[in-house]
Amino acid sequence: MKALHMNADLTDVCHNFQIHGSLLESAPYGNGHINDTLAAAFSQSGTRVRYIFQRINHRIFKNPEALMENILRVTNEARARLEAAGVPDISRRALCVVLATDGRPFYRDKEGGYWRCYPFIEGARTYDIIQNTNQAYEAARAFGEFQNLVAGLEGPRLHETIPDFHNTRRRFERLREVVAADPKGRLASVTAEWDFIRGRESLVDILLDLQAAGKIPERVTHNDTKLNNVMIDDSTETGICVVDLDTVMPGLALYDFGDMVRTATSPAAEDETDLSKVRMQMPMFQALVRGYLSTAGGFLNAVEKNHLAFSGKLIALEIGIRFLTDHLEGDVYFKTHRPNHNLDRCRTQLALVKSIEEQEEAMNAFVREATK
Ligand code: ADP
Ligand code: GN1
Ligand code: MG
Repeated sequence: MKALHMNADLTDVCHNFQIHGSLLESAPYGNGHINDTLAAAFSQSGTRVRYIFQRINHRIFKNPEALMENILRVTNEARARLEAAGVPDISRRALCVVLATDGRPFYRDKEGGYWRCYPFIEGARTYDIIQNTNQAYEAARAFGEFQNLVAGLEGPRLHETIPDFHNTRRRFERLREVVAADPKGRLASVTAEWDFIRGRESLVDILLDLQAAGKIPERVTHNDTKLNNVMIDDSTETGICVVDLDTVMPGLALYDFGDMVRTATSPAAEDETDLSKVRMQMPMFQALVRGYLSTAGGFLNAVEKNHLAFSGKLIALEIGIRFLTDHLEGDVYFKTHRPNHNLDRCRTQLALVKSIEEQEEAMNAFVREATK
């Protein structure tokens, strides 16, 4: 997909949504690796009102119409549940899809691109790097609350927007194939990373086997619970709204908790090159566990609870596998901004796996206490 040239593109696009007023300005927004996100300000009867516009990456999400159907169902369900509970400020607590002028939840541009729009949630922000234990607690509480809100979703099973998204066995096999083919001749410089990963092959089946044995259930899960996918209110510092709903679909609760451990326990950026900075910080993990149990503790079963620490290690390994695969394939999936960017990201993930391994016993001991 061609790069966005901001105002020009959005001027054409925004007229096709049910938004009144005139476009004042727009600019790229956020640090997502997949979609193109812009924040746009409109003048509505003299008031400045902001919206988020996103062009869905349909090379990755092959069926954007099914994806938007999921998002409509999930956001409607969350809003209805919040309303029923008498929660105030609902427009800041759940995303709300702005419909296109033809009534559909997306607009298709002349080049075939799929656009969607949400009201901008003001007075809150996302964080790429965790700053304190309150943020960890709040992020986990909010993702647990989200799982709770959509747990009773009626009707057909949600579409799998990316099949086998968290199938770690498949992710591992795909990497093995790419290593064998080495299409860009990059393998020689990543043998240490590949050795590290293949030395942990036995981990990739553990949750899949538990699921196949009926010990952990399929649920409606978010599947991309990065710290920067939860908005934290600027004044109350509470987690108010979960965003980035493209991968909401059937999954395991542990995939969601694992990705929180991956993204909210280390003080280093995902692409940090000084690996001595990468570490799983126990106070952050403890805050995640407490926050998550405060909203998800009521529905998680004992096997899920026993695997909270393990899930962090697994998801860090899984994303490390995905970054290495993309590096070897020539950077075709994740947006990159410098040479070896995916390799740098892979290395932080593997450093985090190592740090979790070193502390796993203590992490499990904490979970045992917290779930007594
Ligand atoms: P990506 O899939 O590319 O990660 P996201 O949906 O996560 O895209 O959006 C990127 C960033 O934009 C988020 O991390 C968040 O900071 C911001 N964002 C997304 N939706 C909203 C919204 N409705 N209001 C305010 N900020 C938002
Ligand atoms: C992508 O879209 P974003 O940046 O929130 C990716 C996640 C990865 C993450 C790694 C659809 O998330 O699966 O864990 O990057 N999303 C997709 O940072 O592949
Ligand atoms: Mg995101």
